[in-house]
Amino acid sequence: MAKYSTDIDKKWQRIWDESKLYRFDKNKKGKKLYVLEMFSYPSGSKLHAGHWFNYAPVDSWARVKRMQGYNVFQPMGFDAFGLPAENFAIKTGIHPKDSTFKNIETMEQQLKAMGAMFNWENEVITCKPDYYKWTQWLFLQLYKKGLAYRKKAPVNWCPSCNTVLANEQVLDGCCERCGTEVTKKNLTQWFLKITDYAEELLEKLDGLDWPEKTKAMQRHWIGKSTGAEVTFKIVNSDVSFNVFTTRADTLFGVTYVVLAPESPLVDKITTKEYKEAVNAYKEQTKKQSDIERQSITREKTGVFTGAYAVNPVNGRKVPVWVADYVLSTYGTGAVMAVPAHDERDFAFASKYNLPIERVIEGGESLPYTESGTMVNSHEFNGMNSEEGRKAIIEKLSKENLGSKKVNYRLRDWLVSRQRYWGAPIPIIHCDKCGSVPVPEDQLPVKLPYNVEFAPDGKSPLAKCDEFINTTCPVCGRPAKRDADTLDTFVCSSWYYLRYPDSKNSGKAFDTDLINEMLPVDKYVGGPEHACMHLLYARFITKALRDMGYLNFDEPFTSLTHQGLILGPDGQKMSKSKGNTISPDDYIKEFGADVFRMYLMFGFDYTEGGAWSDDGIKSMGRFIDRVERTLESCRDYINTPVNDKTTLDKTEKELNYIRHFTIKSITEDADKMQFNTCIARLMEYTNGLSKYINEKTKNASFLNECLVDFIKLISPFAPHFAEEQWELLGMPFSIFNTKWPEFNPDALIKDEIEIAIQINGKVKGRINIPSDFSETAIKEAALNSEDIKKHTEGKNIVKVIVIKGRLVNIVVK
Ligand code: ANZ
Ligand code: ZN
Repeated sequence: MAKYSTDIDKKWQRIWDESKLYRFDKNKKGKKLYVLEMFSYPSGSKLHAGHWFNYAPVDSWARVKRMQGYNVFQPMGFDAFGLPAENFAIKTGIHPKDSTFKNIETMEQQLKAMGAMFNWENEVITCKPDYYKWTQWLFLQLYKKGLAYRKKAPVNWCPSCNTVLANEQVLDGCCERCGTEVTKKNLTQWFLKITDYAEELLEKLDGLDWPEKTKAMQRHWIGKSTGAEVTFKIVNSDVSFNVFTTRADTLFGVTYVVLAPESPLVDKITTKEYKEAVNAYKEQTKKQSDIERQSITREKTGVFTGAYAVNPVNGRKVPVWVADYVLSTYGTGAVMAVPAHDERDFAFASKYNLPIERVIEGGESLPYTESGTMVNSHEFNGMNSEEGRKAIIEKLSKENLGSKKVNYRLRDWLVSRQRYWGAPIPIIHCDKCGSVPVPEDQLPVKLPYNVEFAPDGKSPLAKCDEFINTTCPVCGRPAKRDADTLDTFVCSSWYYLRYPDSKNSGKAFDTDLINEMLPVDKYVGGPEHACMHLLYARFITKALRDMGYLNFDEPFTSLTHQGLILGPDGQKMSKSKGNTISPDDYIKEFGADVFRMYLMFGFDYTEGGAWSDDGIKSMGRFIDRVERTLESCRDYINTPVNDKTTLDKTEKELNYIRHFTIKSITEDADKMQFNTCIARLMEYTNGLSKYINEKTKNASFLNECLVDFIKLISPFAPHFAEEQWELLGMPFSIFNTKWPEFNPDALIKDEIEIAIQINGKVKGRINIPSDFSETAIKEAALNSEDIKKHTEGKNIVKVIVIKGRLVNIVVK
């Protein structure tokens, strides 16, 4: 008999492929289950153990579901545009297209070696024209809806990647890709209006079966803040401006106001004698990053403008300052300062000797930043902060000097990139007609191959004459194509909509089909996408819904983040650190199933951990042992010697293990607790090998046990199980059979063993019927021979029964 090896893997992969076993049949009746794993970047390195950890266990999960009657759709593809591929190309000199397709080929082979139920016929590769045509189409729909627009704005610039970045791609002030500190540049860029959906993106989080931490991160990123806008007029001028405040109750405590240095108002109101100082200050702040500017500990700086503004509640004149702790990009870019009740204002006022006036009673020391009772606030005195906020906003509204206002931290999504390897933006710039969308029947706007793509800060496509020069679709005069490409997150914001209809050449997708197939029922991928991909995809789904292309609100009903498999050194696996673990050699030596089982047994699925292959040999030995055990079982079944017809004590024991295993694996696999599933399989194997050594056996019962065992191991070791299934003489394929269900009766043990203690020390054990009452247990314990020895002639003070476990007898 062939021992389990990669040959078995290959045999079954071929048969599965030829029989189209996993092909998704959309006409098949049954519960559809769309299982999606985040697709990979085909960048320099091959798939490592971490990728396997994302994909293989989810495949096991999906296999259980398939056997439970779900019609599983589990597609796979590649997020093939973007910086990783381009940077790899720059390093090696190989064109990004050539390297990408070569990498895809390698990765496809690696993925196929996993033996997952991927629906390869639905593969999506985002850098192919038949996909990015529709990414461009999506952009045009957003443009037509007013959800894509171009504006000049200070944007994040990564000097190392030589491109702008979205806010979401700036982590702690650094580029998400390369870690370089991000600077600001004033550039004309394309944005998608995700802010139109801020409220819905926030609200609908509650209904999602997602990790709480990820939902919290999105809530924080959206950053809803409820407050008011209050109007201040400049003295002796018709200029006025609004501030955004969450503490309208502190309005009487305003002793100065502050404008962000970038505010266009600054030049308008600054008086002559202060011009020079203000201009110098503006220059100085240009060098500061937003992170530095928001730091609470950094020393506050600022300058007086010479102008005064009027506090709308009490007519008091307060000086107008410029300070960089106020950001131009939040609220109105202007702040009313209340030093008595705000940390930053307090520090600033202390430094520049501005008045500090308490208007909220509550704590002793200043600044007091909590809510409290209003004082020094005229008719509002005595109100608590909450009432006061409402009352003041009401008063201001009546006088047209303020109103309630909700602000979000979320900014529009910057999607244009000054890089080569991406989907060209389907817009033509004409001197006469402005920005003109490329007519849809002219899509895709193809990315040219011969381009000098080494980044120098300008869009590489701008230097490609045959690409950039075109004619205006409206007036027919010479015009230029947009030279930027789309952020890869645009490509991945809708790929889950393309998968089920990946071959559609007439549309991005068929609405009816997609409404049936989505939302995705289970999405699995890394937590690093919490505020990028996962937010963008939610936005795009909502936008397409509002255009009538979809009828559902959320793309991913249920989300799981797999843990990270770290290198053996405990660091994140990366090629540059030289700590990546390639699955390939392990697969060759042990077979895919041993590697899969090892990943699932050795690591907690949502925790991950540092790689170690200590246990992989013993997993190999375990599979060997299973193989030998199943073989002896089969031998017996085929030539039964002393067959029984009833289930006696030993059969009942094995039957208990069998049903307990079914119950546990069904429950644990559903929760993606794979390590306990494997542990149960080990116990079941022990049960089988113990039983096979019994003198008398029941062949038909053993056969049932074997059928269930092979089914139970099949999601975790699919090739191995398919082979065992065949050896048992069962028809192809085990994955078309029904998942076993446990029998609750089998889980009631007739007899249980309990320990008996005397004064806390175990002195004996007895077997009792599991439904014995407390009194009966006491009696049995006291009458046991072991115990009688110890209690004879002694005074029994107390007998404590802990049901199902032990009896403690206290003697004197
Ligand atoms: C007066 C005040 C008094 C404030 C007080 C706070 C405490 P969140 O919760 O993040 O929305 N603020 C408004 N716009 C700002 C900007 N562009 N740059 C820096 N700070 C700005 O914070 C809102 C509060 O942050 C606002 O409420 C404002 O200060 C400040 F005792 O107004 B507050
Ligand atoms: Zn034109």
